Amino acid sequence: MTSWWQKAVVYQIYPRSFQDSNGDGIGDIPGIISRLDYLQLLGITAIWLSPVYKSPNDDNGYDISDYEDIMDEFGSMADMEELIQEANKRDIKIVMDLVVNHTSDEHAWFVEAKKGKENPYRDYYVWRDPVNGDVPNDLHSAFSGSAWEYDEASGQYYLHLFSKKQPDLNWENKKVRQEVYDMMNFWLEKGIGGFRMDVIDLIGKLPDQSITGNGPMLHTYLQEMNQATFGSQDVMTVGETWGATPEIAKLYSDPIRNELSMVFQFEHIGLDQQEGKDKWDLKPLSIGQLKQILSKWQTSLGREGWNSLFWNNHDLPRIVSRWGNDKEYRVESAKMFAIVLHMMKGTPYIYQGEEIGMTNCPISTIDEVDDIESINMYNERLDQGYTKEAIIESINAKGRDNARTPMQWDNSAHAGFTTGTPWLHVNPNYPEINVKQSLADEDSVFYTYKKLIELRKEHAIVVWGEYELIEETAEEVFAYYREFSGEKWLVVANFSESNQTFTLEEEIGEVLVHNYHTSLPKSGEVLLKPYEAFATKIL
Ligand code: TEU
Ligand code: CA
Repeated sequence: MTSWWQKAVVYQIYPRSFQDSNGDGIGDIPGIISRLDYLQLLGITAIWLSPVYKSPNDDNGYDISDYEDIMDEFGSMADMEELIQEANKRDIKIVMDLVVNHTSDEHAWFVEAKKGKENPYRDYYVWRDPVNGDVPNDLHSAFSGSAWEYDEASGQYYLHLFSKKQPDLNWENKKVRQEVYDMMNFWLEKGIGGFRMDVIDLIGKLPDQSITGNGPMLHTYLQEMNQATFGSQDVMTVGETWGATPEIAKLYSDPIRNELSMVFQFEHIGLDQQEGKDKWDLKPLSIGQLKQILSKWQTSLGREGWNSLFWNNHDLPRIVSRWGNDKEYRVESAKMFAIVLHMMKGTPYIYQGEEIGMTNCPISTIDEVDDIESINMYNERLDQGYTKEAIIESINAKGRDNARTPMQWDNSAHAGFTTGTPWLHVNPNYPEINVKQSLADEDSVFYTYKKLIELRKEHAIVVWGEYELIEETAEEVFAYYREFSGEKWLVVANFSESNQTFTLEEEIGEVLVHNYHTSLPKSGEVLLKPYEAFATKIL
């Protein structure tokens, strides 16, 4: 049984930074509606919309104060309903971001819960007494410091695995689960195409045992959620599961388990991070490890799960700057990443601006930074004795603002993102890197993405073909086969900025996509230029 989301290409929109329509410097839903024709031209078939619900924006919408109303800056519920309709008219589904591991501390439930231990909403959250006059245990927040915040009024601590303004919901409380399911059905009834589930691996946490991800009740809750909401509908669900291995991924996405469609796994994302340290502690990428990990995921799930494919999202630095070359080989390396990923098996995700080769946006002082994660880390590491230079270097490499600078539409002021003052600086390279320029240049990164999406729509081998890594290559060369009912394709990529060689063992046929204009030999040795990549049929 096949599903639409196995053939889909998903585009992630971070609404705050996509398109402002009313000049307040903040992206909004009418702005997104005005850009649907552009997305239809690209060929994507679903939009993952980062949160648009009411929020005080401590974590830019991932701290929700009302799940069934729209953030004032983004527009109205009528705007949201129009977006769903206008997208559906273009055969584009809207996949909402479901953030239910925690709420905002300004959510009505938490406002009630803070009123006292007897309040009926108290147990919607995780409260614990002090231990020896201090925090209950050494659980840490992802945004630095303890995961426990003291509440003077009641003399108890509440749990927050993210910011202090993001108290964790108590999923052991059946009332909490029912509230979440009711809210999900509210959105499903509006005709959305599914949910991306924020840190969904954390909802089974057992804080007293310091268990956060993959707790013992996690899959019980997900099967209960499936039954109570989307299970009977043809929608897509993708879980954000940072610690997933292929075996764990099967627990989420094996169709017979009636949980989710697929998960985001992050094993490849941690490859430039020092062992056992934080993402800020940098080390060079091993291309050999990258090839092995991506290939493991391509071959491990079989029929017991489904891959999501991504390099970028709103939490990650932009791949062309991170592992490519965003200076003299920006276009070639951006296309190389696209070809390697989009010719693989699974559902590809494109993060806004990735399709035009947008780059990281380096800063020099902390007051240029918006992201709470970076700011909290900066303060924590200053206290720990790190130099400002070292911390800024880490933020420039891995800070989340790199992905959140406004979408670059054209070379007018603020890249056409706003007629006002943008909430976050626009990347100064927008005059050269923008949608208008990309659409006018048939050799732009945009048209490579458009071509790859067309190939997926036109050739079953891209969606269903078996994957086989070619092992005997130079470390920097990533080459693999796809095979499907007698058809065989070859994908070759030079992941480096030096020349490499590759031997075509079999005669090649039609070249389907190539990031250089040189012709390829029919067989034998190929000299690969920096970041050269192609996909070709095998005769
Ligand atoms: O991210 C989960 C998460 O752990 C990330 O914050 C990640 O650890 C970090 O940013 C490293 O890149 C999800 C959302 O995607 C993120 O935007 C939210 O801040 C977070 O959950 C809390 O909702
Ligand atoms: Ca606006």
